[in-house]
Amino acid sequence: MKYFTVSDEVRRALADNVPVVALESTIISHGMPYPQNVQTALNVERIVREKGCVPATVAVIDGVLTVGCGSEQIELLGRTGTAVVKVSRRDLPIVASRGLLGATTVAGTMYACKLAGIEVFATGGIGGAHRHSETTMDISADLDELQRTAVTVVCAGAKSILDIGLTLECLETRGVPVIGFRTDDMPAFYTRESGYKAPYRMDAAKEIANAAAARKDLGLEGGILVVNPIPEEYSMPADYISENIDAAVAEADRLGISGKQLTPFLLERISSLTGGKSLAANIQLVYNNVRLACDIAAELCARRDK
Ligand code: PSU
Ligand code: MN
Repeated sequence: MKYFTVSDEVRRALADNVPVVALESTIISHGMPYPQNVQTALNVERIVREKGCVPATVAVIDGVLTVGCGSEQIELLGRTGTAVVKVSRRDLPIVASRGLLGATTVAGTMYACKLAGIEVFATGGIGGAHRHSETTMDISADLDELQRTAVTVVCAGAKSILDIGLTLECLETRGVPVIGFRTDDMPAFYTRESGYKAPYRMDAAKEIANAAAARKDLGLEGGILVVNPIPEEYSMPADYISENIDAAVAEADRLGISGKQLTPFLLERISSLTGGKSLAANIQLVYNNVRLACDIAAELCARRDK
């Protein structure tokens, strides 16, 4: 394929049944400021290796959808920041044919996982149904990708920049199992609770791997969404974060921000309104998700060994 490549390390790991965990790059270019974005992305790769797995950071480099970016490429994605094209499914053919630098969203990264044969992917938060999406129809392509692409995605729930109730409804309609890890609640990224319940609860990575294997056995297309609450010690006071999120959403409304700009705008506003406190929480929850994704990937490999 002209527009797709997998690094030698990732290719070898997949061939040798070594667990691989995919990582997205919109979180690097659009989700965090430089240089914390690059430090976080490199720390994530180190955590994955310490767990005996192989990291596969995904991005579009000079038009090539690349699975397994190197540290120079991660540095470039972080330093270039929001000037990097944010690449969801619909953007892929454009950035490819134009030879551009692109940061893949959850949807874009899941599609790359499908091409490469990677089954597990860790991120911070997913896109979802925005507030008032019942009229704006701003529902992230991440949800449709979860409907059609067989990847287990580990996240810390959805930020309340979204309407979490509507997001859960959309996931149900699309046939996506949502599994709370060691929780009965649907986490809301910075907080362990959202006021909504998680549809299912599992307490071990092995149980999640079993569900992923059963999904495959039944020929069900689509992925599984694992929602992993932020560790208690890093979670933020619910009132404080929700005031700041409400202020950011009101500002976006006033400025008429919409489309693919909306999520990055809100992420940046929340980070600056909280004076970077939200960034520290964001980084920790990503590490926490990566560790769980490694455990799930290892369980899936162990099943194949038998
Ligand atoms: N939510 C976050 N952090 C992020 C994103 C969402 O808390 O970095 C990024 C992810 O890459 C996600 C994308 O896939 O934003 C969703 O964008 P949109 O809402 O435009 O689909
Ligand atoms: Mn959108």
